[in-house]
Amino acid sequence: MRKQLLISKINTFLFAVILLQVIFTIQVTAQNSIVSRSGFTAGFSEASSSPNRKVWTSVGELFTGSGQETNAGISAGFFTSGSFLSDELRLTALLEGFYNIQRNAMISDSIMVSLKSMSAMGFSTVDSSKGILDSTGFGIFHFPRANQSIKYFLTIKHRNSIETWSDSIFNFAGGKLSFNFSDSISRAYGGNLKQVGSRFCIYTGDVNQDGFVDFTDLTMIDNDAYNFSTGYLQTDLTGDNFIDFTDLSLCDNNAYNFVGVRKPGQKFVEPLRRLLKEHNSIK
Ligand SMILES: [Ca+2]
Ligand SMILES: [Ca+2]
Repeated sequence: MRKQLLISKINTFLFAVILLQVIFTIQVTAQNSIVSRSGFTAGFSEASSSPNRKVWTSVGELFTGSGQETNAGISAGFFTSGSFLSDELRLTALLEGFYNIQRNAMISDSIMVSLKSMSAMGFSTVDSSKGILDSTGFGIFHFPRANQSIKYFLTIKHRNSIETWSDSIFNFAGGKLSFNFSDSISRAYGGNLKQVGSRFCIYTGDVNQDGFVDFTDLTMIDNDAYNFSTGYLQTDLTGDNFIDFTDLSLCDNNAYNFVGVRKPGQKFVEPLRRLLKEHNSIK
């Protein structure tokens, strides 16, 4: 009887231990999911360190609060508390081909927005954020690496659109910035927007993403149209998942007009390219 009681107590103890382990694992998992230091090492300062524990202090815009990194040998540790302060861009941009003038709406698609800073060496990408533009062309993008006191150019990249730069440099005052590429041609650097009705769209047609709309892009669309290709493809300029004459026509029009990237420091690239094309066609 006493032996059975002892076994029962041992089982209860073991059950409690297992339960505690489960709870601990869940808590650790939940804590880890709060903030990961991985990829955000710049700007963190180490307050103290021991073989299995590191304490990190707050680092202004990137991170607030403090946390500890376990497993000292692992470079990508986890914070147990705190949160990132991420600057927020509220962006409106319309994609030519995806935009329907009758409905004044566009087919939603993902884009990449980057922040470019200037230096004596040229431009560098400070941070990039991938997100979705909805049917109104609106999307929210976050930049944990942005510095609120520095002004950046904004650039948009999309699977088959011309990379488009903002007309000027901007900063995230109070962590927020709103920008609208669609209400004026002057929003884009060099006025590099296509007017559609009363709105302005990001030029389409750069299928191979080399910064120009030209014969190479046309050939890629032509091949997919010839093969009746369907689906989420680079060559689908209208976003309807079909590759056909409409896509070809949009690309042809922009290739004819020598549409290409316009960005600071490239003033003479377009005229030079145009001259080269004319020269080659005469030969
Ligand atoms: Ca191209
Ligand atoms: Ca299409």
